[in-house]
Amino acid sequence: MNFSRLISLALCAAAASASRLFVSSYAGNVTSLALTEKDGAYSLTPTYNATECGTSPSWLTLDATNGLLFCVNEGMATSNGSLSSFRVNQDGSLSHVQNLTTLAGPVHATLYGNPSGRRGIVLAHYGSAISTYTLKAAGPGDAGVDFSSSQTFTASPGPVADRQNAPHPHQAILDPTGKYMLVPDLGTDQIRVFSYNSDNLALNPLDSLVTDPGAGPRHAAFWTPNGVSCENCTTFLYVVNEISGTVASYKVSYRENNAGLRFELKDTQNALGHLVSPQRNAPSEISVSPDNRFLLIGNRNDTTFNPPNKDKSATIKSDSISTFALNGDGSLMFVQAAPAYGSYPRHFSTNKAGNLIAVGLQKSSEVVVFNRDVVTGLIVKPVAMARIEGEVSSVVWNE
Ligand SMILES: *[C@@H]1O[C@H](CO)[C@@H](O)[C@H](O)[C@H]1NC(C)=O
Ligand SMILES: *[C@@H]1O[C@H](CO)[C@@H](O)[C@H](O)[C@H]1NC(C)=O
Ligand SMILES: *[C@@H]1O[C@H](CO)[C@@H](O)[C@H](O)[C@H]1NC(C)=O
Ligand SMILES: *[C@@H]1O[C@H](CO)[C@@H](O)[C@H](O)[C@H]1NC(C)=O
Ligand SMILES: *[C@@H]1O[C@H](CO)[C@@H](O)[C@H](O)[C@H]1NC(C)=O
Ligand SMILES: *[C@H]1O[C@@H](CO)[C@H](O)[C@@H](O)[C@@H]1NC(C)=O
Repeated sequence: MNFSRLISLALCAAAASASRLFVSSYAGNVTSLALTEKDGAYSLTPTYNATECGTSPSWLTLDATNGLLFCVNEGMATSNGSLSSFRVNQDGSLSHVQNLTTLAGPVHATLYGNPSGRRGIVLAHYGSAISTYTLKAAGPGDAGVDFSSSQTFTASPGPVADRQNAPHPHQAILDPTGKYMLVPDLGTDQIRVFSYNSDNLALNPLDSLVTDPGAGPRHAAFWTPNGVSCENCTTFLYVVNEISGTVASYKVSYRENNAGLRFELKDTQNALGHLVSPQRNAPSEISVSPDNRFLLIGNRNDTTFNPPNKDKSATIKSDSISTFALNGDGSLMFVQAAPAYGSYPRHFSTNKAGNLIAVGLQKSSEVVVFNRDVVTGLIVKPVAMARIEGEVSSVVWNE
């Protein structure tokens, strides 16, 4: 192949590209959207709705490698939640496989597994529990799951009575070595730490990370500055606190003999950096950018910005997305708060290249895709948006 042919192929790839998003909404649908780009102009089009995840889908977990999508239904109007699994088809449609009734109020789910290929999924239940399920197949085969175990928490609640009346597990994340599961508990100001049984994948509680009283930890993200994961590798944990509106950095070290983790507080900052939010901020999601250099946080209720609406006829009250640069000692340097172009960015996801970020706006019933400068880490401007019926709860890329 000659050089000019290579260039024309590259131009061709740049001129038209497509990827997909899956979006969950509390109105009851999981929507598949196609994002296409041609000569720098993007469009975002809903192509399929799945209705099987029940009335209040709260979270989507994509297993892109095996073409499976898991959805938890918070079951707001009922005393139980549910877990649904789907096979992802080439055209972005979803084939429903199974529903299982779960404990009340699942709000997050994470895949994990053991070295021999046994796989499972952990659910965090806002209604004071975690539960685990094993997957029927290690690979793309059977998308079914079986119930494995559950634990209900009763620890004494935190000081903010209206939000901390009981334990409220909000997420489950694996540490970079894949050995421990961490569960931020908004109701009791701790990040619960578990190891897991390599046979049935049930979780065993270890010592927790205790946050400031009234912090309300919601979600967390790990960072390995050198991009390598091992027990002796430098590792940090960033926790976004929904009630105090802060982000806390911890240095993580591994205890000997699989005895758990130690945490050393390195930095605590306002989730909006040095900006003063007009209203009380209730930050939501936190993640490290794909280039491993920046931390992104969704700010809700802050109403820091007034960007123009779609036809530029008026301005809208907008919450924001914060970007911090990650320093080698674990501390954070505020870089930017960018308008989210709407209200309550409950969840966001960056694409693999890190040049696009999709934001799910819970109260605006919209998904907005922004372009992002991978060198500076700055979110630049909205490039596409789609209206989604109801309150948007999560948005994931399927590339
Ligand atoms: C999905 O549902 C919405 C209503 O919320 C509807 O406007 C849209 O046409 C549906 N999309 C498809 C592809 O069926
Ligand atoms: C449904 O909820 C009830 C009440 O919380 C609980 O006892 C039961 O175990 C739940 N069912 C399942 C299948 O988790
Ligand atoms: C980590 O380092 C310690 C000494 O600093 C060593 O004893 C231990 O074997 C190392 N652990 C691993 C998993 O490499
Ligand atoms: C939003 O901000 C207002 C004004 O500060 C406050 O009264 C309200 O409690 C905040 N909502 C949340 C969910 O934090
Ligand atoms: C959900 O999707 C179905 C099928 O496309 C559609 O008929 C319905 O209007 C959608 N409901 C909402 C609330 O978006
Ligand atoms: C899961 O099963 C499908 C049909 O197989 C139903 O349509 C859904 O309503 C059901 N979902 C829940 C949460 O029960």
